[in-house]
Amino acid sequence: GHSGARVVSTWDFGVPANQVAWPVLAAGGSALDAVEAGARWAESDLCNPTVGHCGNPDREGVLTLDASIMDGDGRCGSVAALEDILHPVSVARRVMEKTPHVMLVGEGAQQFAISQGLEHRRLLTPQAEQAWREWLKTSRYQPEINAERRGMPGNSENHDTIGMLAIGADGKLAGACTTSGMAWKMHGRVGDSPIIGAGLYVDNEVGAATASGVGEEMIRNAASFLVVELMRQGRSPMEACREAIDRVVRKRPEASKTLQVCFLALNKHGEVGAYALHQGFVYAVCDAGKQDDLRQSASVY
Ligand code: SD4
Repeated sequence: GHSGARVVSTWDFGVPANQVAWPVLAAGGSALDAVEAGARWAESDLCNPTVGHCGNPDREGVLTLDASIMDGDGRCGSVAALEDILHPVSVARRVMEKTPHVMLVGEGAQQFAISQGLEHRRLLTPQAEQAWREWLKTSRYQPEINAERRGMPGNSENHDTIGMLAIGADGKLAGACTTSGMAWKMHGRVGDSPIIGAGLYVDNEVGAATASGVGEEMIRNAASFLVVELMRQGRSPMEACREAIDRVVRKRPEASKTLQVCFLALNKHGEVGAYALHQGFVYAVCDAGKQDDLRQSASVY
């Protein structure tokens, strides 16, 4: 049976993403297959199934994608600054399974994806290109907290990052994280999402964590690794996420007033916790009992 299996994801689009991942778990599939399936849904259908990927580009007008995948045995793979490949999370999985490496970037990552037969096409949408042209008029890089949720879709803090964590019926964990990063970032900028330990970390002995928000803060604090290590020391998922937020704030108290940082954690018992620096972070939980549970995280300020 699938009792004990559960999948959790960041933001409100975590609900439909979980619904793609859940049947994999319910059929007794692995947490790894489940998170890859859910993340792939987010990569292709996030805004509009007929438009394809709709992430905003960097300040040069180039859409670059970051993704990672990890299982609880420490196997992991990631890609960064990848262009025009529809499913970065699947490239990350191939890096994990088919290469001696953990991370591929840029052109090399794209060449590898193509050699693996993964879908290669121009991804930048006319809408995203238009938003970029609008942005060029001011050219200000100033991420606003939860911009999308406050009706500021052209802003830098675009929430197209999905972090997804799952535990299978066998008690094994996996996670995936995929994003186009911060809109209007510098060309070549890499966020936390493809950095193992920053945007994602998984350990079967303890649990799993993922992050969303301004990735520089996650990298600075090795934040997803920190959340998992805090759970290892006995914190609940929520306590661990809260303490990681504290760490971010203590390191940069001024900057923390204006940037959003969000953590989501799942321990090996299937307990879920989340915490955000500012209001507005929501996450989705799906298991045999509840297929579409959207929850609001507590916040520090
Ligand atoms: C990044 N953490 O590239 C990502 C952005 C994000 O919701 O989470 N947006 O820094």
